[in-house]
Amino acid sequence: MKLLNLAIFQMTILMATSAVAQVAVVVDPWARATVQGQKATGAFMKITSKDGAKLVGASSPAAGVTEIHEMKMEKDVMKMAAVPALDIPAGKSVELKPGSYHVMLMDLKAPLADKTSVPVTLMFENNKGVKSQIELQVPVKSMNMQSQHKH
Ligand SMILES: [Cu+2]
Repeated sequence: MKLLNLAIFQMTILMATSAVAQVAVVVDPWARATVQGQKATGAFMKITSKDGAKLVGASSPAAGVTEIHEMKMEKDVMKMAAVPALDIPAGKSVELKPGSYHVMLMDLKAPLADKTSVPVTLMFENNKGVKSQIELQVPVKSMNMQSQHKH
């Protein structure tokens, strides 16, 4: 009887873990390296969700303020604004990339050096309104124009 209880207990843990893992999957995260005196930068990644979810917030111990931003052209001017939530449609991949959606790290406590990593926590809400978090160690990369134009 004791053994059976233990088996059920282990099964419950396993189910709880997989429920959290399913809210969304984050791949290829990276953050842009900063130079001395630069107070803000962006973090980018691809997010998928099997059942659909919303990215409702982000935080990082490296930044005073962390927001989800959208960048778009408005009368030939690139504008950036905070969005309250980013929809991750079921089965689709949403890409956070330069010039588009990004996680904005502001009021940086120290410069983000190339080849280090920065902890970022993403807050998600699933399609039933249940909140959960995904913790990431985001690799920091310096990306200049030259490396982007390499063929
Ligand atoms: Cu931004």
